[in-house]
Amino acid sequence: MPMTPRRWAPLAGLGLLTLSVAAAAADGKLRLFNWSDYMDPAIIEDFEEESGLEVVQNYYNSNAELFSKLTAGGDAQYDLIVPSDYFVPRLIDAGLVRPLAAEGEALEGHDNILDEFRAPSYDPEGAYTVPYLWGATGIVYNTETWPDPVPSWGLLYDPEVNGDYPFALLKGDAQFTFGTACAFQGAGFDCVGQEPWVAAARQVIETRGRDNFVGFVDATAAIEQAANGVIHAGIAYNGDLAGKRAEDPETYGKLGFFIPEEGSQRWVDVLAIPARAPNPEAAQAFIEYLLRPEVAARLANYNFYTTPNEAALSLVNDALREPPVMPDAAARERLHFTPSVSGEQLELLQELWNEARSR
Ligand code: N2P
Repeated sequence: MPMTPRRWAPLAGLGLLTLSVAAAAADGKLRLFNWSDYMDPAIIEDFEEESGLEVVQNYYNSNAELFSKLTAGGDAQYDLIVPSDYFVPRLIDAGLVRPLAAEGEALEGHDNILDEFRAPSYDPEGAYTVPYLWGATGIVYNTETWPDPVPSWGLLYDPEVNGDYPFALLKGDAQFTFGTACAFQGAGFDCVGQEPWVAAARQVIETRGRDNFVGFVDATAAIEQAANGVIHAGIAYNGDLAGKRAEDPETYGKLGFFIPEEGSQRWVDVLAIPARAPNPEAAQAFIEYLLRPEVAARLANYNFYTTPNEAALSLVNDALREPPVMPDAAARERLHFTPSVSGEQLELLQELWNEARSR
């Protein structure tokens, strides 16, 4: 049934709908707050037509940006957000997200999700999130500068490997960046705790002091900067680069990507509903729409990321079955989910990060 205001308004007048549904019906909007370049416009158009809702989109480029917008009142402005796995416990602890469905009710299509994504450690009951797409973070580099680089974090952290060419680190993600420094130092990407993080912060401070360090740059911007020569190496997400290459091989074809041999990040981005979302029913309807196998496949194909939707796997393009989108078995072994940290550990992480960024 299309959720048009016209259809619902008389019911609301009779007091047959709860206030929130009536308000949603009166407004007819779904406010989606998503990473930039992460949604197929054709999916939005088809959903709008089918549901009668209007989708309004706003964008962010890091989990930190999403988190700070939500704490500044955004949890009452947006209906649907797309955080990464390791930010989910932080959002739950801060009271910034709400359960997806009423207790005891399941979302239609949830059965399509692969088993390995059903009871994840970041949301053990699966009450707050549904997985959207998954991918990996690695190094984007200029293949003219380095035709055959050793696939190591040394391309960024070791001045003997790269003493001259401009490079960037990732903006706005303390734990990821410390993880990369830990991996480089032999402590593993999934390091947690005072000792490895202090060493990682030192590594970042030392790196910032080098003449060819350009700055902290968002992953999407890093690909552009690598393409136009501002940097020769930086941090990027695998599917972003695959998508750019497919769209414009001339501009992006000279860029390479690897998952460093010391280990890196695997992530799964998820759909979640902010605590005071104006139209949670609309968010739920869109989540169920995205869970349909053909829609999930379309989303994955458009974005060049792998889908957690088992029923969609037979419908995805070949490019999604090979590197860089689907890392090979050896690279998959080196990928780790980012451990969830909270409380004092999270505070320590933030303090060390502020220190590392500003010293
Ligand atoms: C959007 C890709 C974002 C993925 N272009 C980051 N988890």
